[in-house]
Amino acid sequence: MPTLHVVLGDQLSHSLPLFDAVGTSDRVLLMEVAAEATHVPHHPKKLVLVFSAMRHFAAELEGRGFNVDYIELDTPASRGSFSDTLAGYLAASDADAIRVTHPSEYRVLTEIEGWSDAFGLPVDILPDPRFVVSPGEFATWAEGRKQLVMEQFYRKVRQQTGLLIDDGKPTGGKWNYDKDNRKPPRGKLDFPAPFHVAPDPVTKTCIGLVRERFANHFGDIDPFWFAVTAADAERAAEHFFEHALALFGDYQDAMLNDESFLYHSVLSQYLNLGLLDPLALCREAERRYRAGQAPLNAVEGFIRQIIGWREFVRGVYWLQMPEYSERNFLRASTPLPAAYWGGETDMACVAGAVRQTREHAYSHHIQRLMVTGNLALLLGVAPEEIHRWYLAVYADAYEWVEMPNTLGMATFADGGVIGTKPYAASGSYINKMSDYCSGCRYDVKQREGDSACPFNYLYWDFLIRHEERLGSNRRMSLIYAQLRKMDDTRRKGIERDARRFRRTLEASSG
Ligand code: FAD
Ligand code: DLZ
Ligand code: SF4
Repeated sequence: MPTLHVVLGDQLSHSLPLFDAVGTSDRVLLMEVAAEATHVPHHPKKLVLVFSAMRHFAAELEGRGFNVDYIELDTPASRGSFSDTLAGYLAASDADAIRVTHPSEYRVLTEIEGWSDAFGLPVDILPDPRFVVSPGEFATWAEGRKQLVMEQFYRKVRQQTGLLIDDGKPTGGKWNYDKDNRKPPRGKLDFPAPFHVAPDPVTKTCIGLVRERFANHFGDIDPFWFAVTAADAERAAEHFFEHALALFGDYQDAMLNDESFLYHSVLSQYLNLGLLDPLALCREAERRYRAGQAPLNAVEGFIRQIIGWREFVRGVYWLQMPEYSERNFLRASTPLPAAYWGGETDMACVAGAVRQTREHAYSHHIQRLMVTGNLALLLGVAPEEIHRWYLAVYADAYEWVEMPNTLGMATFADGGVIGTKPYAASGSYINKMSDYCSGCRYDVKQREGDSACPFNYLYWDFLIRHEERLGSNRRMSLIYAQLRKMDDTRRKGIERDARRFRRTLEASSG
């Protein structure tokens, strides 16, 4: 009774229970398929990362003695989608059952749920234990709560894991040291570049494949330096702990035009593929704190991103899908400006964040949230368009993590599931936390007119347009009180500037 064990491209973890259940006559199948590369136009670096990591993982499985079948993209056996490719494979297979680990995306779950009928075989979907909190546990935690507050969830996970807990209390007396993590990037700072791996022959083949097949996708393929095996991803993590963790906290929110990574870990693309274990990373960070190698604000901040935010957004995704993807609380409908795909813009911060994205398939959290996210929020970009952009351009992007960050945290399309108020900001936040404004044609200090920083009037225009929906939000009462005191001339000036700016965008998108 041979069973076919299907392994998806972000399930590259030897610890998955699926591998414990593989019998000697069973087969393990990995499939490269065009649909996964093109349902959004993924960044070429991401495509190389996924294909090369899948190929290396398959070789490791063979080395462990499994019977592995690997379907490469450029072969007739790869027929477009997972389902079509599987149909072709099964026609020449004696498998009488299929086993697969629960996929990370709702879209793929729906596809897999059709396999049993399509192929007339039982399909066993195993849970994915690579998270601290399962979707069921999250649903239990969420039940009956009026508002899902990440901080409350995070404290529960800290207690559950014992991470940074001393005698049942948070280490150092506080749960959260975020206030210490907002230093602007001033003075002489020495940034360690992330760990680089030279492409091996397998990766070079994948680079050639992606260059040939997906030349029209936004993003630079060279230089390619991502790790593509768990062993190298571990080295990248070690490099981060050794060279960046100590200052990770202080400069977590800082942005620089000529520096993409600062003290960030640049590990999310490995975590999300399954090459790194999130809990092991957190335990190593804690060990470094206890050994006196990194301060508490850095280590707590790093752990909170992983067992707090990362787990929280996954919980929200599985709790709220598929309805979540339809959310558009602010009725946003503006087309995505061409600047997001590298089109001309005079906004130095947007141009800088998009350039780094094109070069590295990476930008750090504050660029995603407070530059590209903030602009999309203030302009009212249609949620589907901005969601597809974030899913396409980052090496770490999978819908389960990208969508709640985009529709919840960045654009408030979910109406307050992830955060209690929109993260809207004027130019002064970006000016405080970055060096973008000094090289910008706009003046961040000016509020009105053609030379004023667009964020300054778009911010107020956003508040004016959404007064009905947001005016009663208690966390926005101070800012709305300020708006209500604003005289008519100033309001009209804001609306005029915002209209003019939108026309400029339309012209440049045209
Ligand atoms: P670090 O700053 O070093 O943080 C450490 C780790 O914490 C990250 O590797 C990541 O695993 C985790 N983390 C931090 N913040 C978050 C968060 N908000 N949600 C989930 N995990 C978090 N992250 C993704 O992994 N995939 C995405 O597709 C993605 N899309 C995003 C879209 C928007 C609009 C925003 C605002 C954020 C998004 N994030 C996403 C979260 C965050 O920006 C990235 O995890 C982070 O920038 C990855 O870089 P890093 O590994 O250097 O992270
Ligand atoms: C991201 C991605 C890409 C580009 N290609 C493949 C592929 O060819 N085969 C595969 O198994 N997985 C790929 N992936 C990752 C999948 O999109 C990911 O596993 C699903 O989104 C899980 O729901
Ligand atoms: Fe961005 Fe405004 Fe600063 Fe220009 S002035 S870089 S648009 S925040």
